[in-house]
Amino acid sequence: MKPVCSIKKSFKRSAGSFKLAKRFIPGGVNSPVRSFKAVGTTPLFISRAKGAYIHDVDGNSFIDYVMSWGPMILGHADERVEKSVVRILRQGASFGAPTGKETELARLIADIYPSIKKVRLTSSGTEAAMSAIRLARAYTGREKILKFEGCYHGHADSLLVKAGSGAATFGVPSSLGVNKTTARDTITVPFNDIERFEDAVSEERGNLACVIVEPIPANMGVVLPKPGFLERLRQITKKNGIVLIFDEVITGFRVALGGAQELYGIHPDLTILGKILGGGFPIGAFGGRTEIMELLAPDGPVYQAGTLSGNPVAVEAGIVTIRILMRNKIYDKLQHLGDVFESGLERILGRRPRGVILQRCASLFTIFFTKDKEVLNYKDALACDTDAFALFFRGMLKRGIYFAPSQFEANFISAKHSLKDIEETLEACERSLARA
Ligand code: KE4
Repeated sequence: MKPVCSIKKSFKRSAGSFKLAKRFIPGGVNSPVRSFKAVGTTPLFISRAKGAYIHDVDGNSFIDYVMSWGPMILGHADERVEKSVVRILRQGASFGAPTGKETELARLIADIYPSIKKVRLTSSGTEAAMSAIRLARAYTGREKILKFEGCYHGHADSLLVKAGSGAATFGVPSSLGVNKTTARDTITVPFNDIERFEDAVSEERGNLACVIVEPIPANMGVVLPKPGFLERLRQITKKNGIVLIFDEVITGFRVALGGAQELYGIHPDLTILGKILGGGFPIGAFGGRTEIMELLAPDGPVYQAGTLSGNPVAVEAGIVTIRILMRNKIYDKLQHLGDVFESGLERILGRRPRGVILQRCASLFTIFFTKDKEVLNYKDALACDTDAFALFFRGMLKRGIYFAPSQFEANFISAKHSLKDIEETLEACERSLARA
């Protein structure tokens, strides 16, 4: 059923579900950002989703731009993925033994990402990121790593230092429970600041194992790299024997089939993938240069493992999803929908006092309640008016639009969103912005 904007909605059942959940689950959720704490309200409990629409336990319907935080690029409950997954499921859900399908997915990844010669599958992006870092340390024999403030690479200890996403949302840039010694081995510099990056590299000369970066950060909201920034990262890391890791968990298969590295024509040494790769099922992957990847056990000395790594169901969902993405002109459609949204929003914003901007790459976008300036880094993002964003978010929810519940997250357009959905979303934006 299509959502109908501006009908007064009741959220009573979600509120009751949340109350019960909190008795048994910390914060009532299995991942912090879902709690809606950052937007001053309580979360929707979802009953089902189809295409671009999501439906909560109170019977409300919404146009969904969270899309499970990115994986559902084809839209929710895609029949082609569903049919294939059911067939695979009937042959057994998990064996803990190699299957030919894992090789098929690995080969697909290598065909689409020329920088990836070998790849290992995991069950989450976090696992993939922490494994890639262990590999980089083993390959270089160095201990320190460098990340960019506001970028998020999952919740492994060494990466929860000025992390984005949930940590930024709760204004806790580095998590309790992370040892000082661990944090000490993680250097952070502002994204888009090549001078600070060069200084950090020269200060740490010979100690830096890797630089890990979201090539288009989406965990402080969507931030675009300044022209030449990524290219300079590649040059400087290559010159200093530092492993460059592109975290494409969000951008992979999203901003282009071959991710940001296709858009910018840059070959990192290692790449992390996830989300779309599993078509909505638990997955992560890390891959890259043969000489680095071959250090992994069982042939090499770097241990890494996972009970459900390469799970047949997730692998099948990923293969079907990627083959559809390769076949259809989905990226043209996503680009067009994003263009229509952007030009519509620009018209709306032009009619009101400045202070709200859109930052976008293809079908990935964030509306920033900024002090009128481009958001180039974490400091700029933190300066945004999160109260105004929260008011806007609640206004959109009331009007049937489900945006990411945090100023420091991205929104995702799927292949199932229609021009009508975009128009309804713009209409809701205009009304909600009038009140924010
Ligand atoms: P997972 O461990 O959540 O599969 O992936 C971690 C990860 C790694 N790298 C990037 C660039 C990511 O965005 C993520 C996870 N993204 C968040 C949303 N920004 C997942 C949502 C959540 O944490 O609930």
